[in-house]
Amino acid sequence: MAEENGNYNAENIQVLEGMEAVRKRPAMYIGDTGERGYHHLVYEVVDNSIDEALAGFCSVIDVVINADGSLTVQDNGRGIPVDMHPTQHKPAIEVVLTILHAGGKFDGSNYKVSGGLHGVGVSCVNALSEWMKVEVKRSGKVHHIEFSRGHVTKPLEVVGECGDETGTKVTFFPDHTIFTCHAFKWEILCNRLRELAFLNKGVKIHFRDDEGADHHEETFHYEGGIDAFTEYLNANKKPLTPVIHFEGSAPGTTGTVVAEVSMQYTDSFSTLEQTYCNNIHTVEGGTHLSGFRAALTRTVNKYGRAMKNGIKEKDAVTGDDMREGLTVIVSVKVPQPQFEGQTKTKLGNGEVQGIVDSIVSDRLMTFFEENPAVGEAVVNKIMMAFRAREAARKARETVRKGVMDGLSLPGKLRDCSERDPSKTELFLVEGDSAGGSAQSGRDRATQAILPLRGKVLNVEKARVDRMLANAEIRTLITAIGCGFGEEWDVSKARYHKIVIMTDADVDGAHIRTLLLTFFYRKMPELIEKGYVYLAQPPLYKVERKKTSEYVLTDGDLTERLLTLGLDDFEVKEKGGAVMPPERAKDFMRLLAEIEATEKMVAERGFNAAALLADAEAQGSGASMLRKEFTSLSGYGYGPEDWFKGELRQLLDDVRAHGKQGLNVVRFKGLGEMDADELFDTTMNPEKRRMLRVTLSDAVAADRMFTLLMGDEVEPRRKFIEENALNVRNLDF
Ligand code: 28G
Repeated sequence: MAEENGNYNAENIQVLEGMEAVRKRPAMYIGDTGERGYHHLVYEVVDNSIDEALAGFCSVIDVVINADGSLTVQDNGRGIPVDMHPTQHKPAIEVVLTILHAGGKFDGSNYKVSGGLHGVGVSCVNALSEWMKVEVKRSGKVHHIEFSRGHVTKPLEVVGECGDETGTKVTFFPDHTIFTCHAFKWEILCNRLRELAFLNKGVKIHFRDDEGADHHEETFHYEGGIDAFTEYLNANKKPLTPVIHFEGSAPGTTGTVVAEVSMQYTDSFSTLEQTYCNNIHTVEGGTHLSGFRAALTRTVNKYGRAMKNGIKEKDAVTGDDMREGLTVIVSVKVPQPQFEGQTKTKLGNGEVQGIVDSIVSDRLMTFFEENPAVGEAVVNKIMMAFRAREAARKARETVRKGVMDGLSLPGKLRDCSERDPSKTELFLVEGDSAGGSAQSGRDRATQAILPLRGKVLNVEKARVDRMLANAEIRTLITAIGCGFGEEWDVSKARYHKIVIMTDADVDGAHIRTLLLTFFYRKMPELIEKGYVYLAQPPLYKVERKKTSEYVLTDGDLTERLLTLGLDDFEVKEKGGAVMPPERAKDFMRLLAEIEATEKMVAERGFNAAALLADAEAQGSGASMLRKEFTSLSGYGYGPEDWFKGELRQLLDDVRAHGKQGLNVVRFKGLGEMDADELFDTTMNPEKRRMLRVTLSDAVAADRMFTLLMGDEVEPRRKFIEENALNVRNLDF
């Protein structure tokens, strides 16, 4: 008895200390306590379900953001065991949820393949949750247990029967005294859950948001696995080959290593390599990536050199040439992964390189031999890349000479006097007249101006050599000072703020997108470092009697005019009753949103009424467009009232009423502002508002650029229809 008590205390102390350790240094366990860490909690829980799926016992995972901000994950696996743990003197489920690293390290044979970046297990999530409730269906009974900040608050009990159903359901509410982020974001979770569904083929992940107003809902389920992932990434690119798939396994030093590769060439000029180890995105690459690259280079070289009219003896084709236009997913499962690198996302296990290399090289060669037409298409693409690179090298010489002698900074650049790049800013200004205003208004010490004339080249569609032949692009490269391509060196940046300042019209938006695409594709490090910004010039000046004010966006102006306009103005429901003021304002806001969406859609060459009809026919509930129009019914109106003009007229009337006594001046372009105005509103570091461009999700951004810039009309139309609101806000 005494000994049992002693053990019991020792075990309790183990729990106590473990949970306290996590709460004291949460960042050590989950990376950080911001947005990443907050979402990481979800990944840890979902990973348990994924493990259960990989073990062959779970096929469906449900994830719900609940109305109260908590989150539920439910799976149809075997259910966490609830019987007494042989040594811990408490139910196994309690052990799993309160003892650190109890996630799956019970026996060596069943290693945990899945696991978040930190692989810390669900007990950490428990420790960092204000509360956690777990329900297990197992052996015909529903079991329930509750915790608060890692400690049991309601011991395990049977709460019902469940026949032969089995599974685990975990609901938790993160401890808001620990996290600085306080809400789950649909987009972030969506991206990760989609990725998990691609990486674990056949698993059905259902995701719903009951918290936000939009009530999104999506199911991710891909029988094609990573091949479906490749197709997803290449949507809207023109494929040059089918999706090619390899998989195999081999013994490694710590157990069996399983590798899967999916690849496809497209006519794009960029490369997309996404690698994973145990479902973790290895952003920094590692041995699986080097194994793949080595195999590709060797095999394509061998095949291309043997081919008639293929790679010539003197051609120094590089690995980069071989990867132009390639999209590849490499996914490996390694028993004891070693993660290295700055962000611990680089796979270090040495033996993985050889394993991936041999799986790819054998089968890729066989594939080319069995599909010579595909082999030829690949070699042709590679030779085009090679020739373009040679041409680009020559073109670059000229550019580099310009950078080297320092004196030949582009003539159009109005440089600043300060030489410390952390203090300087480069404004890329559309058009000469705006350039003139910017030049005379600027702070000469720290602000440089580069006026850009005409359209910047669309780098999505142009080869490197053509790009470098373009005067605007060359000027840009020289002014920024980091060089280009192989000579790129971000530490040579001459400014740490590069500000895109374009007109607030369609042309301006186009130039901005082209510049962003250029930076994103060709100088991504500038964006990673946070050097790229978008200026936010005002759209309007509102004058009233003797005062004047700048207004930044259409939305801001509408809001202002509606407030003024609804003062002594009656808006009626469709039935005729007068709306109370707050309701009238909400209604007007909705109409203004519909107007903005319609305009955005039209600017991209589509018709809102037609898109809406399509969305209704397909029943696509996620459509923004559809949602906005459906909301009209809350006021007794329908889409036809908008399209026939009645509601549009109403909106115009209210705005016109609001405009009485005001003088609203719209700045059609930056050039319409004088130097002082431009400086005051847009350039003055004390007063201006600027948006920093981030790479919050490189995959999403890449897809977005391809979609919006690509040639394929149908996917673009679908994307715009589905993402009307996002696109409108992003203003691409
Ligand atoms: C819904 C949210 C997260 C889980 C299971 C299933 C088992 C399990 C989980 O075992 C470790 C291994 C065997 C005792 C395993 C059930 C074997 C037999 C499981 C989850 C300790 C824990 N029956 N499903 N853990 N066992 N789902 N989803 O957490 O020896 S965790």
